[in-house]
Order: sequence, then C-alpha cells, then structure tokens
Amino acid sequence: LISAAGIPAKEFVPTQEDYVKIYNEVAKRLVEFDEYDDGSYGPVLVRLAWHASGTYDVETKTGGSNGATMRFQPESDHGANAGLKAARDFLEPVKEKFPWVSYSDLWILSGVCALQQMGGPVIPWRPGRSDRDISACTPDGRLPDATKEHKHLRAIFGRMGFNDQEIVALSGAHALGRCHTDRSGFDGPWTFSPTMLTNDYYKLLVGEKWNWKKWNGPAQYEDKTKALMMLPTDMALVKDREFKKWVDKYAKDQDAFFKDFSDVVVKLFELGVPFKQEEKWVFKVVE
Ligand code: ZEM
Repeated sequence: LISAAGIPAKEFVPTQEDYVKIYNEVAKRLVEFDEYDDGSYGPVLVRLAWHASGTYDVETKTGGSNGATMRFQPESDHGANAGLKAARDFLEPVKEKFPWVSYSDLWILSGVCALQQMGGPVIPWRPGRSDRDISACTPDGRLPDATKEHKHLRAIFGRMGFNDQEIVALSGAHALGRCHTDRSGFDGPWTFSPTMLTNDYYKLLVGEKWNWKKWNGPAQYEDKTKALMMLPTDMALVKDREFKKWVDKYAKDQDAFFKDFSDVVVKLFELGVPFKQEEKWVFKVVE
C-alpha cells in the first residue's frame, strides 16, 4: 500500500475487536432486515457458510471456505447454490464497511453469527481465510444431492472427512430455514421454528409419521399437518440403522446435540484453511 504522499502506508492489522465489530454489524442487520422469508436472513447465511465449506476434498485438499470462490461463475451457478446470492448480497454492505476483511472470513463469521443469534451453541472462530480467484472454483457435484440416500451421504461427507455421527450432527441445521420452489424445487420448512436452532429436527424425524407428498414437484415427504417437510436425504438418517442411533440420541438430548453440533461446525468451517492463528475466539451474542 502506498499513501498519497508516496510513503508506504502501514498495513492494517485487524485485532479481535475488529472482528467483534463485524459480528455485531451482521447481528444488527439480522434484526433490521426482518421481512425476509420467515423473518430472518439467518438460515440463508448458515447455508452460504456451509456451501462455501462443504466443497472440501480431503484427498486433493481443494475446496473449502478458503477462497470464497462462490463469488464467481461457474460456482455461483451450480444448482446447489441457487438462492445464495441473497446471502452474498446481504453481506455486501458489511464488506464495504469493513473492506479489510476477506469475503471468505466474512461469510464464515456471518454463519457463526447467524447460528449463535438464532439460539444455537457457541461456535468458536478464528480468522485466516484469504480470497482466491476463479481458478480455485470447485467442480459441480461436490455438495449433497437431496434426492439420494445413505450411500451418497457417506460418500459426499466422507470426501470432506466426516463420519456417521458428524453427518447426523451437521444435519440438525435443518431445524433452520426452509426449501424454496424457485431454488431447490423442494418446498417448506422442516420445523415450526425455522429461525431458532433446536433439536426439533431429530424429534420430528423420529416422532412424526412421514408420507410422500402428492404434488408435481420433486419427491419429498410431508407430515400429517402438511406444513412440514423432509427431504429423501433427511429420511435416510432414520432408515439407516447406524445413522438412526445418533438421531435417537440427539432427539432425546438437546445438550448433546448442541455440543456435537458446535464441534462439527467448527471442523466444517475450518476445512482446508491454512490458519496462522491457533487461538479461536468466542463472540458474545448480541441481545
Ligand atoms: Zn441443507 N438444504 N442440505 N444443510 N440447508 C437446504 C436448505 C438449508 C441438503 C439440501 O439439499 C438442502 C446441510 C446438509 C444438507 C441448511 C444447512 C445445512 C435446501 C433447500 C436443500 C435442498 C434450499 C432452498 O430451496 O432454499 C442436503 C441434501 C444435505 C445433506 C445432508 C448442512 C450440513 C447444513 C449446515 C450445517 C440451511 C440452514 C438451509 C435453509 C436455507 C434457507 O434459505 O432457509
């Protein structure tokens, strides 16, 4: 950086306090823009952070949240990423206010903020992601396909480095948000409180009777009230005996879910990131 006077300007080195300002700004915007969807951008911010991270491949060490390559085509146009422009656009004014932050750190810190602000567990976070160019875009097909079954889930999440317990714990994020016919083609929320993180997803999976929805859209399940939905991949978690053990555990024990969810989300959000900083920070929930 060269200042107007031609003297090299000191590089801005952000501290924890500077990241707290970003967390607080995102939290403020979540309250301010409460007309979106079920009243919050929170779920779609979580989905952005997940889709940025979930492209990771342990073998080639490609993909993951380092790079924020979903800014570019073709990755932005991958079918799985339909609708995530809403989340990226929501964060653009934050990036303008704090231009020193990388998009990749911003997206993930915003996911952490959204989860905590929606009543979730503490998600420790550290900076260290840098933006990469279009050449780091990942190929299509790295994210899970909701029409598939247990084998596909194990293959996709295994490629990221996750085991059965971690797959089930991560899936509890579907307590949040909804499916949109103009994005994935599926329709409806998984729970009655889509802007609060709870273990209701597991309770509903084991406690409700799920039937195929009769409609022209993609095959999905509905409960008897017809207000809630499950994807074929959600139902795979109760059809497969190994997965089901964990669903039962989390349905009975919200604390166990929160503990395991926090651990596995930290792991997801850090896949493939070349951190220099060891210490993870805990951000305070904004009331
Ligand atoms: Zn989701 N997810 N997901 N997910 N997801 C959707 C929405 C949300 C799968 C999937 O195909 C879909 C994880 C795992 C898996 C969230 C978080 C996480 C939608 C609806 C689909 C189709 C998109 C739409 O129409 O807007 C599949 C197959 C998964 C494999 C297990 C994991 C892991 C997540 C985070 C840790 C969230 C928060 C949403 C809601 C988004 C919103 O806009 O409301």
